[in-house]
Amino acid sequence: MRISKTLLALGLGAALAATSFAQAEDKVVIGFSQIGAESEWRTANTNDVKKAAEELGIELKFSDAQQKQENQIKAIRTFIAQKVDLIGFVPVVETGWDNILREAKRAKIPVMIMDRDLKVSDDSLYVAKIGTDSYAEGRKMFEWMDNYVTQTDRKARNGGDKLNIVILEGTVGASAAVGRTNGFNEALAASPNKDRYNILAAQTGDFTRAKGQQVMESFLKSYRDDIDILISQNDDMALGAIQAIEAAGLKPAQDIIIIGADAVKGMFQAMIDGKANATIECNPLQGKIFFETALKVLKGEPVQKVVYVDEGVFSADQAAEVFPTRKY
Ligand code: GZL
Repeated sequence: MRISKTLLALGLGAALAATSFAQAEDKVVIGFSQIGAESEWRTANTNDVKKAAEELGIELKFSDAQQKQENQIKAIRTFIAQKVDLIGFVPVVETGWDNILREAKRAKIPVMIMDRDLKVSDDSLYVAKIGTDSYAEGRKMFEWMDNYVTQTDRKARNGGDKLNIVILEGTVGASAAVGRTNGFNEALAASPNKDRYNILAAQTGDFTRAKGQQVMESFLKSYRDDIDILISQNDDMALGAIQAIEAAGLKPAQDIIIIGADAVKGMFQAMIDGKANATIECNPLQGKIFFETALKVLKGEPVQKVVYVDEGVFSADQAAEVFPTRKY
């Protein structure tokens, strides 16, 4: 039977389209909205997300929100319009997500959360969260500090009966900051040693090195020889604060105890250099478990609603030995 050239062309066209559709069909497409690039930790998190997606053969549409929630909302709306298979994002702040997540739900696109936490009126607006337990990290910051003060029989530099603490907080409204603040404060309030301490000042350094240095400079201007301990809610702000402490003629980790969070390489180096005392790990390497969970979601397999990645605590006396094993 003779097939007309037109029919043949149509048939080939359809076959090609089907093939390309089939290829597209094979590749899972995930839209991912990342907060930005505010810290060493975030950069490690982004690199891990991209590496894991590539290793799992996922087509990743990646968006950097430059710390702005409105940019994340715009990116999620774009992913919906592009009809991606799944949407993932790190919520820069805890609240303000209900509407956009309802739009995703109406479009029947599952949403997963990475790293930070969010507050929504209906937990069915996201299918799973892979993250870090900021509240536990805050408690560990207090516990390490209190143990160290006990072991070294630390006295207030100004001769007073309380050790004065200043706190560099993370981004206002971010679950990582809220969790670490609540964890630290609740551990302090419940401690039999609570009367040893006084929180002299707490201010956001927005998780950045530059802001951490700037806020520490202002703390030193106001309280120089009254400050005994710096609690920094991430290592980047602690590294900035160390510069401010040295510029003020004080010895970081000696005159002022310095405890950070994240356990990034820069903080290990500071501990090796004798300029920081400890850091509470917050593991950014969440990509593999995140995308493996996403693939299960897309296959309709059951997944855990919340999974926390493993996190440790590192002090200066083990920094040199551990440093070579650090991946970020
Ligand atoms: C914590 C993460 C925080 C890090 C900061 O889970 O969201 O954001 O502690 C980063 O370094 O900026």
